[in-house]
Amino acid sequence: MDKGRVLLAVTGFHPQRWHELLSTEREVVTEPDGPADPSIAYAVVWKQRPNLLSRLPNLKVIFSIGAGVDHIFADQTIPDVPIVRVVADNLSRHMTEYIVWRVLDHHRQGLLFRGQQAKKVWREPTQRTAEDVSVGIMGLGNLGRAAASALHALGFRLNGWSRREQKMEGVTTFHGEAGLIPFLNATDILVVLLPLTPATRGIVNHSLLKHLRKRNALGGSVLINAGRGRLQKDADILRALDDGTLKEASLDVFEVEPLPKTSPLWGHPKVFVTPHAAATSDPNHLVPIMLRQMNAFERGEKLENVVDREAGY
Ligand code: NDP
Ligand code: OXD
Repeated sequence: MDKGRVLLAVTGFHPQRWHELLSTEREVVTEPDGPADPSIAYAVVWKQRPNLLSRLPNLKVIFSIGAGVDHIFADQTIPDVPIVRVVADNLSRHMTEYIVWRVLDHHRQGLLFRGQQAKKVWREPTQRTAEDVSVGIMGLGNLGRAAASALHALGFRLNGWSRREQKMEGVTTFHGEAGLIPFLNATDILVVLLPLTPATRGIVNHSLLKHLRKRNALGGSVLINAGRGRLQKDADILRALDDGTLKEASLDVFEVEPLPKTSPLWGHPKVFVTPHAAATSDPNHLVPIMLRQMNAFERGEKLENVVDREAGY
């Protein structure tokens, strides 16, 4: 098989480094040649323009620049070719760092200490013990498992929720609709690492948050969402914070991104905001994996990390 050309189809950022690295082995274009370009075999995409991929008659594989693929499915016309997503140690490590950082900040009372420092208050609160705090991870996939294992090593109690039954040492697992409420009832800090699919859209809402365990060592429940913004209802999170359903939240993702300047989440005293920056796709680590997969595919080998279209992730 010839070395197929690559279409690099990205919106929202300048993919210069991706272009440079892909070009070390492949001819790369950012626009198809004409209305039905037959020369393109692969598309490397992040939020590609709609109706772009459907115009490529010889497209063989779509590579997502992210672990999530909802940005690809946002275009209803994508052709029926395999979609490969990002699974990489580098990305998992970055996400684990973010989750451990946020869990520890809530556990070690970062909000309280920042407030005390602002007022020059010298007061030592009762120190909590990780063994008394349970972290529940919604989405026990590549990223959820990596975070769970780091938190387990720090002594936290771990729960995990997934679509299908999963097992993991040191983690009490729950799955499916029937497992959701028991999972929430046993959780003090909820970490959301789900993909955005028709089944998960809007799942993090007020009625879900009400099921978290409030009488706990933290003095309330905490939400950390680093999955996708449209998993949550921003207004419900605000309501939950204001009526005591939630004590604090760390949010990396939002229903609308960038988070509008008018959003009350920016200035909310109990909310820690990051700009969808929990785990950024690094071309230096990810392009070699993509090129390796293209070469393997052309030798007739199986692609890895192919998305299940029916499940949507
Ligand atoms: P995986 O596909 O490896 O894992 C997804 C997990 O979610 C699986 O455990 C899966 O269950 C579970 N799940 C999916 N649908 C449902 C459902 N309907 N009910 C219950 N559980 C469900 O994904 P990753 O761990 O690699 O990534 C997770 C998400 O993190 C990405 O989709 C992306 O949206 C987000 N992300 C965010 C980043 C950021 O910077 N903020 C960076 C990277 C990713 P099962 O095990 O049964 O399949
Ligand atoms: C991803 C992301 O899906 O960065 O990888 O959001």
